[in-house]
Parts: sequence; structure tokens; C-alpha cells
Amino acid sequence: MAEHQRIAIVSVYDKTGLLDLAKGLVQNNVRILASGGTSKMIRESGFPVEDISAITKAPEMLGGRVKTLHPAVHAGILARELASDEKDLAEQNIDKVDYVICNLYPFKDTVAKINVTVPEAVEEIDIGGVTLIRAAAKNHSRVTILSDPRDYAEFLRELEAGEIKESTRKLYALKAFEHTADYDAAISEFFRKQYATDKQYIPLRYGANPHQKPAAAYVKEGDIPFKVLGGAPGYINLLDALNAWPLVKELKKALGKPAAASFKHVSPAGAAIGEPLTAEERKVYMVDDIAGIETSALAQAYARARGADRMSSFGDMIALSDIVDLPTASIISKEVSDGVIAPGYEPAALEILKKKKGGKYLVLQMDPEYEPSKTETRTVYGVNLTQGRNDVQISPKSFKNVITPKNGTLPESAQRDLTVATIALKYTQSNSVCYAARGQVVGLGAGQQSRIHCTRLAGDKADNWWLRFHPRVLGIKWKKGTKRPDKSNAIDLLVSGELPKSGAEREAFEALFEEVPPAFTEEEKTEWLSQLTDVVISSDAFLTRVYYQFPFTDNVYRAARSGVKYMAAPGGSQNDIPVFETAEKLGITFVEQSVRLFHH
Ligand code: 93A
Repeated sequence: MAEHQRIAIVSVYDKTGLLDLAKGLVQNNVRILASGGTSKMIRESGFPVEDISAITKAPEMLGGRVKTLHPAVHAGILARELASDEKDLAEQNIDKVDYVICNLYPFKDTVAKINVTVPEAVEEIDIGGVTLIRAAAKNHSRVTILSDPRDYAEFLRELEAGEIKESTRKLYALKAFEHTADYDAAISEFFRKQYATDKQYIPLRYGANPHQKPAAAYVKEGDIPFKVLGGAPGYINLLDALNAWPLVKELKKALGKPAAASFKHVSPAGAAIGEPLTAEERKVYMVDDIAGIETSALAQAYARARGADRMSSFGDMIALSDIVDLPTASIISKEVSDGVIAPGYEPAALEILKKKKGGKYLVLQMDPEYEPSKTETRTVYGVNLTQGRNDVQISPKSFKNVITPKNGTLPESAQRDLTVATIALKYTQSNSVCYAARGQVVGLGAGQQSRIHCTRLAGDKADNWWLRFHPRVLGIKWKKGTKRPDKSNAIDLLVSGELPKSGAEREAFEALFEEVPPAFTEEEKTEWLSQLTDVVISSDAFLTRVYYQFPFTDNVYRAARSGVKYMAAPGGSQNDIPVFETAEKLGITFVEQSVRLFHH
């Protein structure tokens, strides 16, 4: 039997390097079959080439929509080294194809043009080329697919040397699959913008900053799991909402009570479950005038989440685990806030929220049954990063492994508070450290590069939270008409020791009061903080830092100064022993929590 002359099908939109390729193929006695424009260019340069119609016996038709789509082409590409395939080819008088060289119509360039129409875009959707590429890539155990002109030179070198290596064919096949996937993604992106309903695609005004356009939220499968009931979401609103929602969902699941979170810049400022509020707490959290709060655990949860750090919660994105009732909506209506996400709204509550911010308040209704996919992917500076979703479950059971003191146990309240603190950390930008008490976050340090800075920041917040319960703060006599944000600012200045001493800032401060409260002395602060107890602390990773085998135990000392009695962190290594010993010395129970919870 005469030796089979190798065949190449060539059909390229981008004709870069085409003539060098043709020359190399001819020199190696490869028969070239090419589509219209490709064939013309090769022929005009004097190289032997045949039109595809030589094997299809059909002309290109429909104005070029059908050029290479034919069994004579595709059976030749897809045939395996099987007797049954050989028989099929022989019966139809079809020759096997060895090489496919193809690149696609420039869909991306076309749709990038301003005001491109759907018919214009449609004409740029390559069908035959994608089919050639996919078929050849599928059969790469035998066929070589070249979809990138930059690979021609290497291909010709191998051809010259004999045959195309298996490893090269594999790499070209991978490139081909990436090429068609990217092409299809560009097509679906174009049509998503044209045809998708608001269930699948929400255009956003801009991204993280006003100059970052275009911006959108979308899903590739199914529907977006929330509905927009009021306002228009921004990019950062959605980052907050989609971190805050799973936090409250998990908190409720773990502790069986309604949960709330108050987010800013993709970290919680506060998070809590619904525990009854004391009269003092109602005052400190500015909810003593909310009707029905005694019987709404959801309102109690939000009062605590918002009350943890009122300065940071200013303009928050709120997540609520349960259907929003009137008391909860009443609290929100009084606060400066950007939006809320919850599984549903009672009609009266929705009415209140839809009126907020002149009707621009963002109200999202989340599908509580929604389960995101097991893996998540994002692009950073053009590189795709993918990982399994952090679906580890935290519950009171996560805090059973008491390391020190020996045979130590945790009261239920400490297990509850460690659950709150640790679930909050799971959705906080790392490094993170969280202090909790009374079923709520009381101080959270987010996004610090150094853990001790986190521990200090969160500890200072916990101290400020506790100083807000001091009789001097509770007894402040405000001038009539003082607004809530001004009150929160003034209290923060007072408890943080940042009181202005003189000048215009001092005058503005004093103007808020009937009687100006004096600054706290160091002794007063120390005395009051000594009454803070039973606080828990959780850390998203090791508390120990080691320097030349010398472990720092500063986190434990700092925590102890803010009433910490229970401490949880991943640990268990030799390096942690000094941390355990320090905790024991300071009367702190150390619980090993076995999972690291970095979040970015
Ligand atoms: O309109 S098509 O989808 N129909 C086809 O059958 C077909 N076969 C190859 N476009 C088709 N092609 C594409 O034509 C190739 O992907 C390549 O981009 C282009 C090359 O056309 P020409 O050789 O006429 O310049």
C-alpha cells in the first residue's frame, strides 16, 4: 500500500506566519487543504494548495457561514487508529487528516467596538473553526492542532525532525481547548449583557472605585441567589452582603438563635445572636425607645451587632438570619446604613426600609436554601486563583479540646461566645482576632499584618465597648437635638482618651452637652476595666510568633488586660507551650480550635 501522504487542513483568520508555515508544510511533502481566503493567500504566493472543496465536493456557501463543516473534513480529523474507523473512512473514500491549523474570527475585537449591533456580533461567531479546533484537540492522540501562530516555528522544527512529539501535541491540545473556552466565554459575556434577565446579571454603576468600569454581578449557571427589593447594589455592598450572609446563616445554625452582622469594608464591625438586652445595654446600644425589642430576638441580635463598635458600623451593610420584623426595621431606620440582606421581610418592615435614604436604601432578599459551589475562583492581576470554599463548620463542639488548665472545662456561655467570635473571624479579612462576650462581638481587629497589632486593636475596641457602660457615659446630659452619629463620635472621643483639649475641636465637642463630661483618668479607666470579665478571644491562626526559638507571649498578656478568661486558637505545636503556660498563669483557659481561618 502506498504511503499515506500527510494532510493539513489550514483555515486561519489571523494570517500571521501563514506563508512560512505553508512553505514548511510543502517542504515536508504535506498536502495542504485550505478554506477560501487562506487558500487564496497561499496560492498567490506560489505554494501548492487545494481548496477544501477538493475533498468535500461542495462549495463554500451561505456567504462563508459553511466552509469546512463536512464529514469529509471532520471524519478525517476524528478518525482513530481503529479498524472500524478505517473501514468507515474507506467506505466513504475519506483520507485521514494529520494537522489542523486554525484560528478564529475576531469576536472579541468586534464586540469591543462602540455601539456594535447584535447582527454584527453574530456574524463574528465562528462555528466551523471552533469545530475544527475542538475535533483536532479531541483527537490529539493522533492529530496535531495549531491554534496559535507563535507555535508554527516549533511545529515546523519537529516536523522537519520527523514527527510531532506526543508531549507537544498535548500542549497544543490544551492551548486549543483554552482558546475555544475563552472564545465561548467572550460570546456568552456579550449576550449576557444583551439578553440576560436581572435574575442572572446585575449591572453595577462601578467597581471598588468610580473609575473602575464596567462592573457587574452575575452567575453563569442558575439565578443570582438574591433579589433586589430596594435601591441599587454597589460592588462593595455585594462583597459585604455575600460575606455577611453566610456568617449569620452559620451563626444561627450553630447556636439556634437569630443572628445579625454589621459589615464595613468586607469585615464585620459587629456580629451577634439574639440574647435579651439589659436596660443598660438598651441605652448603650441606643435602642431603649424601640417598641417590641424585648420580644424580637432578631432586633436584639442587630442591636448587639451594631452596638459593638458604633463608629465602625456607621454606613454598614447588615445581614440578618431571619425574616425582618418591625422592631428590627425600626432600629435600622434610625441608623446611618447602606443596606440589608435577609431571607425575607414582614410587609410593614419592608415599607419602612424601602423609604430609607429617600428610597435608595439597598434591600436584598436572600434565598436561604442557596448553596454556593464547592470551589471558588477569582482573577487577580490577570491570573486566576482557585480554591475549595471554606466550608468548615464551627459550633460549640469545636471548643472541646481544653489544653490548659488540665481537665479544664468551658461554661456554656464561653462556648457560645467562642462560637460567635470564631464564626465572625471566618468572614473577617486576616489577620484577625476577635473578643466576644454576652453572645456578641465586643472587639474585632481585622486586616492587620501583625497579629499582636490585631490583638491590641481588638482589645482597645473591647475596652472602649466596656467603657461605654461606665456611669459617666450612661449619665451624659446631651443638648436637645444632638444627633445619634454626633453622640457616637463624642462617646468614642471620651472613652478612647482622644478628647480634644482646646481650640475649635474642643468647642465643637463641648457644644453637644448640657454638662461637659470630664476625661477619664488612667486610674478610673484601670478600675473600670478591672470589672470586665468572662470575655473570650479567638484568633484566626497561631498566637505564637517565634524569634530565634524565643516565642512571644504578648498576645496572651494583652488579652488578659481586657477581661479575657477563655482563649481559642489553632495550635498544639512545641512553640505554643509558653503561650499555654502564660495563659495558665493569668487564669485563662486555652482551647485548641483545630482549623486555621485565614480569609481574603
Ligand atoms: O463561518 S464559519 O463558522 N463556517 C465554517 O464552516 C468555517 N470554517 C472555518 N467559519 C469558518 N471557518 C473560519 O474561517 C476559521 O475559523 C477562520 O477563522 C476563517 C478562515 O477563513 P478564510 O480562509 O476564508 O480566510
